[in-house]
Amino acid sequence: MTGLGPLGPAGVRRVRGWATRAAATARAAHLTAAYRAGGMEVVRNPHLTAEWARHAIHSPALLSAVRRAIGPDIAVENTFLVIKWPGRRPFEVPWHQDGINDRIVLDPRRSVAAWLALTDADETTGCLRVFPGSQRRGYLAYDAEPDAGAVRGRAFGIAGVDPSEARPLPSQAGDGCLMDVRLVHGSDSNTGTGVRIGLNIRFVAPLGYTVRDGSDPSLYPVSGTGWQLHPSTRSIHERGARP
Ligand SMILES: O=C(O)CCC(=O)C(=O)O
Repeated sequence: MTGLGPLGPAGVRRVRGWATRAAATARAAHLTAAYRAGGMEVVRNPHLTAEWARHAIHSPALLSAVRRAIGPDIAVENTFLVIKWPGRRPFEVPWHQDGINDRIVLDPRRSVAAWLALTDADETTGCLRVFPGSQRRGYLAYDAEPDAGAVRGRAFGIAGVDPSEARPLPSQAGDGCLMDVRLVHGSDSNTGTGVRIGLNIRFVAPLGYTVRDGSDPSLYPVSGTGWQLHPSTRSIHERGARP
């Protein structure tokens, strides 16, 4: 799956104001208080359990950017909350592409990944690092996840990328970006003094995903009508995920 993709030559586009800076910062403070003692680093699919995350995936600024990229019918396939604590063990997210792993492969014309900053993120605290234009190389071979306890559902260990071509993507709380699902990206450990929190979201349009291992894609519709009729969405409603 090669080609330019819905986000143009760079394969990444800024999203401004998915939340106000004050609202994002307040949410980050709550999350910090809730997770600091346990040192939680990754929360899987918070949109299925937490009202704030469900609110985030419905953000008008975010959804209008996603609609421009992949059309009006949009479901969330997966979310990850990533918390990088200062002064703790290293937590680097290795180079990867969001659209492929052992479970699923996403069609880059019908899917897009988002990363939303709940705190400010800069090079010191471990902001995203992206390879602009890397989506044009299509899906790349990847190794198995090196650490099953780390960010699961990612195809880690992409070889043959030159780290000097990576560009930092600092972000303010309340902003973020959209990424082509083939864009190679990762992030360094937090060597700063403040916590760094980001929410990663995979959005798909109808026919945008292929399940590789027979598992339930657990799609959560957020926009349009196309997904309401799709049988695969029924399971999520019937399971009745609640905050
Ligand atoms: O939050 C981060 O540092 C990286 C997250 C990421 O790349 C992902 O979840 O795909």
